[in-house]
Amino acid sequence: MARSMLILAIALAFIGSMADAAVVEHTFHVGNLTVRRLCRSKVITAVNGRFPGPTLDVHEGDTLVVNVINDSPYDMTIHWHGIFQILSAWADGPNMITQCPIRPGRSYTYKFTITGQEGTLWWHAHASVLRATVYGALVIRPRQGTKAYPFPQPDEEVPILLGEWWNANVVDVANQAFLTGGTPNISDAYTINGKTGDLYPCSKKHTYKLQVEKGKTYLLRIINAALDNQLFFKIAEHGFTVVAVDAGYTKPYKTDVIAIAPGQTVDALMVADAPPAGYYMAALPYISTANPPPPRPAFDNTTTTGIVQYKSASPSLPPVMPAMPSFFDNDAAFRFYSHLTALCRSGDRIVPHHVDERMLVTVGLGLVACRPTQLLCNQSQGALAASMNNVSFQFPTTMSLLEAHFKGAEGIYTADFPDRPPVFFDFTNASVNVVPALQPLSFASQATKVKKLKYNTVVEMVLQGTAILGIESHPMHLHGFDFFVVAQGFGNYDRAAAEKSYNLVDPQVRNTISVPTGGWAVIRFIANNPGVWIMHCHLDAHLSFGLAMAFEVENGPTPESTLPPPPPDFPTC
Ligand SMILES: *[C@@H]1O[C@H](CO)[C@@H](O)[C@H](O)[C@H]1NC(C)=O
Ligand SMILES: *[C@@H]1O[C@H](CO)[C@@H](O)[C@H](O)[C@H]1NC(C)=O
Ligand SMILES: *[C@@H]1O[C@H](CO)[C@@H](O)[C@H](O)[C@H]1NC(C)=O
Ligand SMILES: *[C@@H]1O[C@H](CO)[C@@H](O)[C@H](O)[C@H]1NC(C)=O
Ligand SMILES: *[C@@H]1O[C@H](CO)[C@@H](O)[C@H](O)[C@H]1NC(C)=O
Ligand SMILES: *[C@@H]1O[C@H](CO)[C@@H](O)[C@H](O)[C@H]1NC(C)=O
Ligand SMILES: [Cu+2]
Repeated sequence: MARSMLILAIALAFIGSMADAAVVEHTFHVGNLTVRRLCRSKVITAVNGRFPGPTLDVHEGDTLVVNVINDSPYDMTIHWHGIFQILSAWADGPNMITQCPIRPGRSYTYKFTITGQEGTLWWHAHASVLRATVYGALVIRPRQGTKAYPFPQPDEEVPILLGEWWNANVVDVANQAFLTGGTPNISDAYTINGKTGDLYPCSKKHTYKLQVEKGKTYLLRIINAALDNQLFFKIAEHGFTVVAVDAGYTKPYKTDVIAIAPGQTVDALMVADAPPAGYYMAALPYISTANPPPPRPAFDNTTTTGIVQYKSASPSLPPVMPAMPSFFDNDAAFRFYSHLTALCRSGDRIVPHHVDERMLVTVGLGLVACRPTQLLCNQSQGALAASMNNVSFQFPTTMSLLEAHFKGAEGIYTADFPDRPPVFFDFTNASVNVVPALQPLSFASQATKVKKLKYNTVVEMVLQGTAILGIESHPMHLHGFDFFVVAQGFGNYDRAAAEKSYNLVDPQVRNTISVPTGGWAVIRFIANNPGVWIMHCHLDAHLSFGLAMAFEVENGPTPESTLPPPPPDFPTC
């Protein structure tokens, strides 16, 4: 009797898990949209005539099918930021890494199953700089009927997408930067859910408003979709309890300021426990280049706001503004970024204690010789660039890396990305890095190099910032995997000293790490997903400078660890 009950229970659980996994289908029409911001009208590229684009709402275990129809004038791809893409690398999206672009007038259906992750992720264009306006939230709820959140159920859930706005056409801005070999023009505004907020001209109508009721709890799903800026986010008179980052649950962490780098997400509970009134939520940039040689590079120093309005309060009074951190508050940023720890539940993946492959990789700016197509570039000075271990990443032009990997095509990339920098020097010493010509890594090579990994390899990667052409924090994003952040620190990485600080118990799990400014971070991941996965700085300007590399993960021994062939509508070049 007991035994047949058990068998019945197992059978029901199995049927239950089958029935709960849904197929969620969407169509994305990408095309022109005219919007008014900052006193003028402008044509942007957007999905389904909305800016930001639609929020995708799924449960863990679901299969997402998104048919992307490109009616825009630009080559397009969509990346599902933070999704593992287990055995579905063809759907990852980075242009020329896992696919050729969807040409104007063409379409491609992205299809993938979401397993083993819950929380807030997002989707965005991964071609040119189009993600400036082509982005939206991707919310993954616990599998239907099985689990609830590991924190008190909020009364409401609210996506907060932080963005960056240019009055000019963003593709023109990027093209001009490329031609001159310089930095792109800075943005004109930041946005909350696509709206600039009423501290900007003509923006009363373009201010995001969140109506709240006294005593209720709100889960803010905060996403930094800005192109080139880390941000500080606050709400006047309200605190946050962070419960997840990058779709990984954290131990509850109380703070009144959130630091968030492009590519990252933060799930934070906010209780409406202030005296009923109107309060600003606000975001401004965190500028990690605190002490470069003067003059400091120009940056967009504006502030975007939204309004948290209590339903019982009169909306006529001006909202209360939070006291914001200074743009240069490295301490506030590091405190937030380094104090998070994972909520370890049974069944969660735990940090590997042994390592198969160790890498130490410099990440930083530099120069390369002007390319022939950079018509306005100063030959005697060179073009601004960025590199990892002295390699400035070049995107292939004729075939994507994944297709070349799958077909064994020669001549698209080489599998010799170095495990260490060619020289060791005082990487983060600003005083020795002022004169680029004197620096060993200032003139980088340009190449398409990948690091080849056997299936299931445990990788430890030290990301070492450099001071070449200025100290800056780079938000490094890995596709295809989450990683454990086992340690972070300042100055030059010293293994013997650093290992004493390794957190091998409950390190935070991320897909994007803001490498401490003038410092280093140590990450570990398990290469359990065959394919080609780009790792890159999520500051768009730095990605275009070449701050990237890729991992080529081989198939495992079984059909369940072998990448299937591409889908029939896979775009070719
Ligand atoms: C979309 O906008 C661009 C300018 O931004 C314009 O060149 C193009 O013709 C427009 N396409 C359509 C289909 O309206
Ligand atoms: C970039 O800024 C410069 C200086 O303000 C301006 O002359 C130029 O037109 C801008 N470029 C674009 C593409 O808007
Ligand atoms: C922002 O920069 C402009 C131009 O450099 C400057 O005039 C202004 O005072 C700055 N504003 C803030 C808030 O720092
Ligand atoms: C090119 O760069 C050199 C070296 O930095 C500088 O002296 C020169 O003025 C620059 N030329 C132009 C046209 O900007
Ligand atoms: C940075 O380099 C300078 C010049 O070599 C040296 O005097 C200084 O001590 C270094 N700073 C640190 C913090 O090591
Ligand atoms: C970095 O690469 C450049 C270009 O290939 C080369 O000239 C330079 O020597 C390299 N730096 C080091 C330290 O090897
Ligand atoms: Cu960067």
